[in-house]
Order: sequence, then structure tokens, then C-alpha cells
Amino acid sequence: KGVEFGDRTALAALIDETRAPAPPPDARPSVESRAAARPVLSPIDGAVVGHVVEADEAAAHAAVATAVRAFPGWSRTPFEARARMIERAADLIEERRGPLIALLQSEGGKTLDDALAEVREAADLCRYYAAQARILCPDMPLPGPTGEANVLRRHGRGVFICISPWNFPLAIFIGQVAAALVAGNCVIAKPAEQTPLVAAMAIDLLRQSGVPKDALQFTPGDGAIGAALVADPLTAGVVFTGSVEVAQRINRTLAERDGAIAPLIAETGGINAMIVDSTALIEQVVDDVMTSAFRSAGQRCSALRLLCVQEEIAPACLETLIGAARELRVGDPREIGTHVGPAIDAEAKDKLDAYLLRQRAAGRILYAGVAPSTGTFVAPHIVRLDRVEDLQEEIFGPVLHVATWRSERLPQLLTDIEAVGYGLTIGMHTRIEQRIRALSRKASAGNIYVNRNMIGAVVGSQPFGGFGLSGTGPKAGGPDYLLRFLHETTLTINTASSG
Ligand code: TXE
Repeated sequence: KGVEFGDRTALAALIDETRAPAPPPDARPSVESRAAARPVLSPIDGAVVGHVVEADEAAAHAAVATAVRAFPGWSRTPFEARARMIERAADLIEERRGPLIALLQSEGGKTLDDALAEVREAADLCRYYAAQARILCPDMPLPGPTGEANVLRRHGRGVFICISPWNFPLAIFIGQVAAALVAGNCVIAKPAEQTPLVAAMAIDLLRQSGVPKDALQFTPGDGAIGAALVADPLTAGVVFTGSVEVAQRINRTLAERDGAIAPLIAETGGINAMIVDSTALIEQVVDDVMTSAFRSAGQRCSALRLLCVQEEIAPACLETLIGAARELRVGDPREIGTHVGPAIDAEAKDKLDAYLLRQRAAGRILYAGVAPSTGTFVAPHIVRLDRVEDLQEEIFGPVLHVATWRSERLPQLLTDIEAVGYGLTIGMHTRIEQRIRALSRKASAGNIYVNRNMIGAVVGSQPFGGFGLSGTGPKAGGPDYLLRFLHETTLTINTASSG
């Protein structure tokens, strides 16, 4: 059975849209920077996709100062007007999906179906947060004794820093920014250094939707610019998606800063497991495993890293799995039949290659696929794992680990998975109800998927995010997300004496 990650016919029809002529993209910070323009290279073939002028440290602090000045005006803008702007941005994302998809492919190395899914998610996040603002932001009268009026009022905190990664350079980027803006905060948006161009296009769409320039500052740059922004005591909060190490560093900086206490909303990574027992349907398991482990070349925080198969069916399951892995086509993600695109850059590829070399030396490789020898492609691999605890590092690429378990050890298996310390996603394939109940009670993971793939994070239906090393919550695309971007004031008036 072949591998299918999307509806090929529908996707083929999209290709024309992505070829629409577009001006050569570039990205520059909102505030003057002395940095020289640098080319942004495609992970597919090293071609120049566009140019970026990065913010220098002075520009980063100037952007914060500008946003601080813009805050009183933006926070007084009625939430309904802000919500309409963010909804308008969603419309524009859909109108401009062709060029956005083209850029997600050339700059981010995405396949067509991944790029299309990301555009949809970006628009969905904007619409969802606009709707949530309408629910959460109106003044809320609260009960109290006669002669007293109580009102809960929610408003923006100040200037929020949004730091995003390269693996969802549109959806995570605009999701963070839209949430912060619609809640009434001014924003400093710092995209990942690998993907500033698609971020610049998103900023453009937000401005066209009516978001004032000063309220939304764009500061492309590397980690040092992110660090400078976080250290700036004039900012009121940070929303971050990326590695655990950087999240912990940001936490430390915020804790040591003078002035008001600023929150960190962090979504980091996961070592996500899928447990398969002997009652599972192997064909379906294999389909779901292929999607969960290899889609986006494994470069998503929810990706399946560790497949735990019950001993009795392990040989049959592995054989079918390797058969399916052989069908994976690795290469230019702009070609319609490609399943696995490149690693984001040479550094990511080198890290994966070094890891795979160590696994090969230890005799643990169960399957190694093939990949083009040029660019940053990494072939899909299946690696044997003797003990769950041996996987301590998030391997961010097309690498699936397989371990086996015995039926009497299921509770221990769940404990071992939990002991790894992450808590993002976990999956199970079984037809035994009791096991599903045990999983939902015992598993410490933010998202649990039963008898399906682990790719879902549908806005509004599957709020996404974990705990432990996986992040702070609240869940993106969920009903509580905006609350962390808001201050709450309770207004109590003695109506008897106020007339
Ligand atoms: O992440 P970084 P990288 C994981 C994944 C991957 C690893 C490294 O395991 O292999 O992280 O990826 C900015 N202060 N994830 O290097 O460095 C940086 O410029 C403030 C999982 O890309 O965390 C970028 O904008 N900001 C993840 C953002 O942080 C700093 C997605 C993320 O970069 C900074 C990406 C600093 N000191 C990586 N240093 C997911 N959850 O999906 C860097 N940055």
C-alpha cells in the first residue's frame, strides 16, 4: 500500500496559484537598522529566495520604545475594531494563499499539502482569536451587595514579544501575533532567522488589515536579537515557541529583570510516543505512523518519535512499517509526489546525521531510506530502541524509534514514557476500552490521540500544547489562550454614594 499524505488531485490544482507572479520578497525591520542585507537561502537547493535586513540591538530597543508609545492608543481601540482587523487578516491570508504557499515551500521547504494546511491554520487561528476576544473582552458585571457595582474589565498588558520558530513560520508566527494584538497588546514580532520572508508577508497582511504600524513592530534577527528583546524591561510578556533550552533561558532572564513581573507563554517540544497493542489493526497503525512520524520531515513538535509495539505483533508490524517506509519519496517538496522534504538547514541536517551515525555504530538501524545527496535532505530512518528511557533528546527529523513491550507492563510503559519529562502528545492504537480509559487517566500529555494519527491540532477542536518540558500552556487554539495576554481589573463602585 502506497503512502498518501494528501489529496493529490486537489493539490495539483493549487500549483498554478503558487506560480502567480509576485515581487521578489524581502524583509526589513520596522525601525532603522545598520545591519547589511543578507540573502535567505532555500533549504531545497540553496537558491536565493529573497533578502532580509535584520534588526540590530539598537533597532530592537527602538522598536520596543515605539511600541510602548503606541500602547495607550492601541489598548483604547475597541476590542470589536481589533477583532475585525484580525478577521480581515484571515481573509487576506486566504486571498494571498498562492504566494504564501510558494514562500512556505521555497523558504521553509514544505510540501504542498503541508503548506496548504499551514495557510488554513493561520487563517483559522486569526478567526478563532477574534471570536475569543468578543467573548472575553467585554466588561463583565459581577454580583455584589446592593449599593455596590462590580465589573471585571480585561485589557492588554503592554508590549508583548512574540518569538517564533521556522517549522510553522506562518501559522505559529501569526497565531502568536494575532492573539497578542487582539487582546490589546502592542507587539514586537521576532521570526526565526531561517524564515523571515514569510513572516514579513504576514506582517504586511496585518498592516493592510488596519493594524497600525507602531503597534506592530517587526524585528527579524537571530537568537541574540530575541535575547535583547527579552532583556528589555519595558516589555510586558513573552510568547515563545522553540527549544526547551531557549525557553528556560528566557525564563531566567525574565526572573532577573527589574520592574514588573512579566509572564512567559512557552510551547517547546516533545518526545511523543504511540502505544500499539495486539488488538490494533496493523494497516491502520502503519498509515497513522507514517503520517505522524514522517510528514513535515518529522519537523513538528507533535511528531511521533517513539513507537511502542506489543511484543506479539512486533515482527508483523515492523515488516509492514518498513514496506511503507520504502514508499516514501524524499526530495524537492514542490513536486507533487514528494512525501519528505529537506531539513531546515545544514546545521539541523548535521545534527541528525551525527545522531544517525551513532545509532548505526551501535547496530540499531532497522531501516535507512534514501535521500538526494545534495542540499539538506535526510533519509527516513527507523531505529531500534532497547529501553524507552534511552531516548532523552528530541530528534527533530524523519527518524522513528521502535521499542517493544509486554502486555503485563503497560502501566510501567506509561511511567517510563512520563519519566522522559516531556508532556506534549501521546497516541494509542487498541480495541480494548479499558486501555483507552487507563491512557486518558494516566498519561501526562497535553494531547492524547486514540486510534488515529497524531497530527491533529484543529483550531477550536483540538487545543494544542503540553506541560513538563513541553511548555507552560495555555493551549494555542483553545478557549483560555487569550487570557494570558490580558490583565484583569475589577472595578468596584459604591453606587449609593456615587449617585
Ligand atoms: O530552536 P531555537 P532551533 C526544537 C527542536 C530543534 C531545536 C533547535 O528540537 O531541533 O529546538 O531548533 C529564537 N533568546 N524546536 O535552534 O533556538 C530563535 O531566533 C530569545 C522545537 O530553531 O529555540 C528562533 O526565533 N530568543 C520547536 C526561536 O528562538 C532566542 C520548533 C526558536 O529557536 C534565543 C523549533 C534567545 N537566547 C525548534 N535563542 C517546536 N516546538 O515546534 C534563539 N532564539
